[in-house]
Amino acid sequence: MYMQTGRIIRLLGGFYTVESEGKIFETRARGNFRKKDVKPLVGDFVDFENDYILSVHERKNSLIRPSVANIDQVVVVMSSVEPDFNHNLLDRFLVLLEHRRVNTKIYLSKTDLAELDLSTYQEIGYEVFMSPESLMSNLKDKVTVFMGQTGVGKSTLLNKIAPRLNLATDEISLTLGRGKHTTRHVELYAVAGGLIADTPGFSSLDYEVDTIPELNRCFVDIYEVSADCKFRECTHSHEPECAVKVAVEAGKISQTRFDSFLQLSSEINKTREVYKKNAKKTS
Ligand SMILES: Nc1nc2c(ncn2[C@@H]2O[C@H](COP(=O)(O)OP(=O)(O)O)[C@@H](O)[C@H]2O)c(=O)[nH]1
Ligand SMILES: [Mg+2]
Ligand SMILES: [Zn+2]
Repeated sequence: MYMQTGRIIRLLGGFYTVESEGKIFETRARGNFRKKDVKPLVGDFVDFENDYILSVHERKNSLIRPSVANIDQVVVVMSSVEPDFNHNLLDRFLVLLEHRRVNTKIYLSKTDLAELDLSTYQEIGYEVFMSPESLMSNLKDKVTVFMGQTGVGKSTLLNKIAPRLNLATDEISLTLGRGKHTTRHVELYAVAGGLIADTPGFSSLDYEVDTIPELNRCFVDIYEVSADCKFRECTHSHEPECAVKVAVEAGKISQTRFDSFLQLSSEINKTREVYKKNAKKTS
């Protein structure tokens, strides 16, 4: 056999399914991958030979939950009700995805039950979709990952886009048995001319950012204005001549976005305090 190049589209039970020129290969990663800490991920382009992966091509980005590389976009699914729309949760998703440098779109579900105005997010550059049809035409030739809280209607949406997926809906009552079936199964499904991945439910969302300057960068609307703050590393809290605070007062930056920023700032500061204290104890 000669060496081939392809894309990993599934990881299940230690086997990587690789697609290469329309053909499917069941491959394994060699042991030395684990030692070198470059575990191949679904979405990776790889060189393989005799059903063994030899090397992983450089990634443009990756996520941990789900473990997928080379993502073109993430669609964050938020419901207008049941569960109630939560600005702070949406901002946490956006921070994580800006941090990981992934293009992000928002899908608002359950608009038949309640309408909601998300123009704030559109104005700062996030496309907002409210129907399966409009979203569908944006999936072609792209790797799209769907994320969202349990119960927002992700499976329902994906079934509308691709009925053959036939995903179970209303899975909340099944969470106890979840570990058995979804552990380590990550898959990219061919849908609407692109590839999509679903994300299993989560108990809490880790937005991964641990410094205020990086948090500042991940709030795209705040970041844009912060260039005009007097201090280069302004935290937009106590500093004089803060352009962000002026913009919030003038209604140019939304108050809920600024509230999210301040809340995440204080979480990051608390974590750093604890870290410092522990470092002192052990030194
Ligand atoms: N009224 C209404 N209910 C929906 C909609 N989308 C999903 N649901 C309901 O919300 C519940 C959770 O949906 P599901 O797709 O399992 O959410 P998931 O946990 O995000 O996959 C189910 O009872 C669905 O029937 C919608 O657009 N409108
Ligand atoms: Mg689901
Ligand atoms: Zn400032």
